[in-house]
Amino acid sequence: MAVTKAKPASGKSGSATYAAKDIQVLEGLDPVRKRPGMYIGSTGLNGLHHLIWEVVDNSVDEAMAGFCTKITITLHEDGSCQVQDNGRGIPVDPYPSGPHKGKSALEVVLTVLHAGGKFGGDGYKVSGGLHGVGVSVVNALSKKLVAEIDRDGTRFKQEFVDGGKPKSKIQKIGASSSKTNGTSITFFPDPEIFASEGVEFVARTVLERLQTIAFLNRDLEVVFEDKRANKKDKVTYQYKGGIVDFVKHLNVSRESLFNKVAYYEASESDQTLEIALQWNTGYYEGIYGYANGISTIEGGMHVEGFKTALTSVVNKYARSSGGLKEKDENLLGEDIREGLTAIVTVKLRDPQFEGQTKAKLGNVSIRSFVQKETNTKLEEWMLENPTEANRIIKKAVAAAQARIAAKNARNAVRRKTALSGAGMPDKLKDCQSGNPAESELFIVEGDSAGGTAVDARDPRTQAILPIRGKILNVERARLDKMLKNTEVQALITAIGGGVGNDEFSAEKARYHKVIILADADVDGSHIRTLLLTFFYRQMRPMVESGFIYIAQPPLFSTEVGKEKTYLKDESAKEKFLAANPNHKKEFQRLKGLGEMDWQELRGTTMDATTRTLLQVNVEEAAEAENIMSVLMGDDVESRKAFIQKNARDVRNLDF
Ligand code: 0RA
Repeated sequence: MAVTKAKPASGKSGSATYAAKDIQVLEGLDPVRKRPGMYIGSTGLNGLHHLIWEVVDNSVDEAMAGFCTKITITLHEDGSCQVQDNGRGIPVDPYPSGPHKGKSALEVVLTVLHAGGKFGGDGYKVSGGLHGVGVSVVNALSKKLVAEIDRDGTRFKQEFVDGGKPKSKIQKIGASSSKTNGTSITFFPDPEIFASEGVEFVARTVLERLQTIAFLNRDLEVVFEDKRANKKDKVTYQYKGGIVDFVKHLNVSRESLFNKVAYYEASESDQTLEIALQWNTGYYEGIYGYANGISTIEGGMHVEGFKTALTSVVNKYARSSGGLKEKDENLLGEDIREGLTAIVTVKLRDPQFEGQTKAKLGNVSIRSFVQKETNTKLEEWMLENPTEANRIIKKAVAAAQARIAAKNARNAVRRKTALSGAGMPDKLKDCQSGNPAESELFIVEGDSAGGTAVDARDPRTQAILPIRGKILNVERARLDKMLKNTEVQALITAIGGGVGNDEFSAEKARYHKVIILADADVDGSHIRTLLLTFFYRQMRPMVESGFIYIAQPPLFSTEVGKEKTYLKDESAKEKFLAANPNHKKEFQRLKGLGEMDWQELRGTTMDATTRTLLQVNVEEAAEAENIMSVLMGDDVESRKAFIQKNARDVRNLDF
């Protein structure tokens, strides 16, 4: 997520006649290099990829304005990333006056902070570099950047080095190779800026984002090409159905309630909306909001407006069709949204991003717009599709009945807890501290490993809860069934923040670190995924607050003299061998936690001063949802394919 959002230009300006007053911020690129985090969020891998998003967004803007049909992203063997589009080409003509007199517009776009938005004329109504910061930031954080522009049969080129310094003026380098106009930006991220996690792009991260871009921009052709050694790959995304295809994709591994996908769009003055929805036979809701192409994981006004109208439209239809009788209570929103997959994408001027991760849309005007349009257009859709509409009603009525059953089951759990004294499960070995900020709960697979962990822990701050066998598959089980499972009950009671979408509160959680400790084998990976699913579904604020972790027991051990040495993974093993070229002893592959004694478990996995933990985060909620359902759902074929494809990554499956 972007941290800084540039405001689109307020005034209008012609294509290259800027007066000094039009240029709000005349700054070189030094501030960007001094505080990169302010502009791209971080200098880790997220920040590194942000550079790509920034450049791609400019091309997407050009596509949204109707001038570009294809964007190609290439990861080159030399470590650079190239983004090409067939838009109009960034303007190259020189400024006739003003502080940039004589410089090409291209040079200004690439060397002046915040200059990007100044190009927003009427064609750029709802866009404007919405990741916010403009390509000059990318230039500032690159050791080299090459811009090549094709305009009207001529190819122009300009190179920048050392964080955005022009190597020379813009050059005409001949006729353009193709008849079309377009822009190509090739940049080499500066390794000094991205020193902590390096400058190697992750293909999967790029692919996921590009696919979303292709879904959100109907018919736009998005090509990804990986030309790096050992990584050759070429993928094209292009969706004629746009977000209708997106919904189908999200539901692909589930059983849909009906084949049709409801779709409507609307626009008024400066804002537009596009909504697609379909139900599956599962029990969870997935509403994915986007504002100007940015994923709003925390929701916001567009999603609120949609939910409010959805509840009202479905209740109205249920009453008039007889699905709900006069004596029946209204269906709740959550009943209706059970099994719903929806994409709500809006475009608007000056989006306000709020919330903890700046991923919540705050513009109030968009709420009434989405609500009003959904009220009329979704009602129309239901009236035109009575078979589907009646299925929706039937499912929502069943969900309401299950909700009431779940409430009764929850109350039963509470009564039981109240009766058994202090209320904590027998299996929990709690820690002494009552301060959640320093308390850790280890969920340990198996009673025997649980015993070892009890010996290994720091009893002041570390609590242990052994979990036996495989807990219930929560994707398939409904809340009421799940709550009858003793392992799940123990987990809920131990954490202490309640359970379920509406009830759970992370503020009440008794631990700010809940650490899953499972074997590095297939069963361990299964239980880890089940637990992650459970937290994702039933205690999502724990995930969002960053309270969920995965312990990393070592994969290998070997002997050095008389001492045993543990190595976290394959790459640690390689590093070890590089450092100890004469090491001849075998490496044992550790199968289970049970193979370690408590001292070893403490030293390698639990001791806060020596261990490594993986923090679980929900970056791409939509994709996470999908992986979950592939792994957990009923579609065995998709699951097999996924596991085979990702077999090497399963150990670190932090969705
Ligand atoms: C401002 C004006 C015009 C094109 C662009 C910006 C533009 C920027 C980028 C960045 C990446 N690809 C791009 N493609 C176009 C249009 C100028 C004109 O021809 O009137």
